[in-house]
Amino acid sequence: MSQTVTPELRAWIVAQATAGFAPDAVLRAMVEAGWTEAVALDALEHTLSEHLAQRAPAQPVSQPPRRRASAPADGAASFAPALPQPDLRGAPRLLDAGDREVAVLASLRRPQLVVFGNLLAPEECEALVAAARPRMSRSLTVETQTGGEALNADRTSQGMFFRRGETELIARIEARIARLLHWPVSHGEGLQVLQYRPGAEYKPHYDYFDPREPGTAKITQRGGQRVATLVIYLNEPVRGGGTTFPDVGLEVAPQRGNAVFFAYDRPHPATQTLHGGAPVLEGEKWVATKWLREREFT
Ligand code: PD2
Ligand code: ZN
Repeated sequence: MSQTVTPELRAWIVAQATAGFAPDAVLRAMVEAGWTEAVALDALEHTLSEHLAQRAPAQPVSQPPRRRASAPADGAASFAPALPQPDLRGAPRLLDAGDREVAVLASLRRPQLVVFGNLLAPEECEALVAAARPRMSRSLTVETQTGGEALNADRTSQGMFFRRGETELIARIEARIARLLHWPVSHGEGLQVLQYRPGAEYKPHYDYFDPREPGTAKITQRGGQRVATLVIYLNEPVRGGGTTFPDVGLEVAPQRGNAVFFAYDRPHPATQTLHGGAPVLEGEKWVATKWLREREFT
């Protein structure tokens, strides 16, 4: 079913906001009335930002709790997005990441996602695997119930974390990512390396911390929420091991040196950033994941 945002719906949204209803309550009402959440969210955002632009600044209207996802329209030097993202204005095929040109292989608006080519050189991938290999142990996931870490049956990979800036190689890669995504090195978690053996997988999940879980307040004291993920492929399994996005039926093939980036402007399924690591069917899979936080991560 196609859903059209009519002038009547826009007027209703503005009336709700003016009456002081929180955007989340308006969104809930729309979903209960049969609107697809993503369509409702888009309608809400566009209607309210249009409406705000027409109002005097002294008259506040509540806005959806989202970060500004698009960049200002002026020159490249002033590109300072409110979320990590590459500068895709002008549809470039290659992006300047400081010490390397990175290819834009594919992009999607929702989820906000970009597939990069040539982010790491083959030698950098090999060096990362070699440095990580002796330090691998069964992957833990952050436990939002308690704020601690625990073994998770949905994640059968092995993993380790590098400290930020731990070696020259790590610092170089972090600086490149910061330049590519216009997000400071200080706002990133340490690079995590994962190894999947045949049969290993990472079942679909969100990378943000669920605000409804009791441990989330503690976890987000350091750097706030996660706002984006970059999964870098360090090798190529023979079969299987793609990164899947079930909400949109997308699977990104693991190709050494390439990466998939996705951002989430709020910790909510409407971002459509549900994703997983499909089971490795033959061979091994190695990836490095960089999670970006909204503030400095200390
Ligand atoms: O290895 C992957 O493809 C993958 C899939 C889902 C990695 C992550 N999530 C992650 O590191 O968060
Ligand atoms: Zn993930």
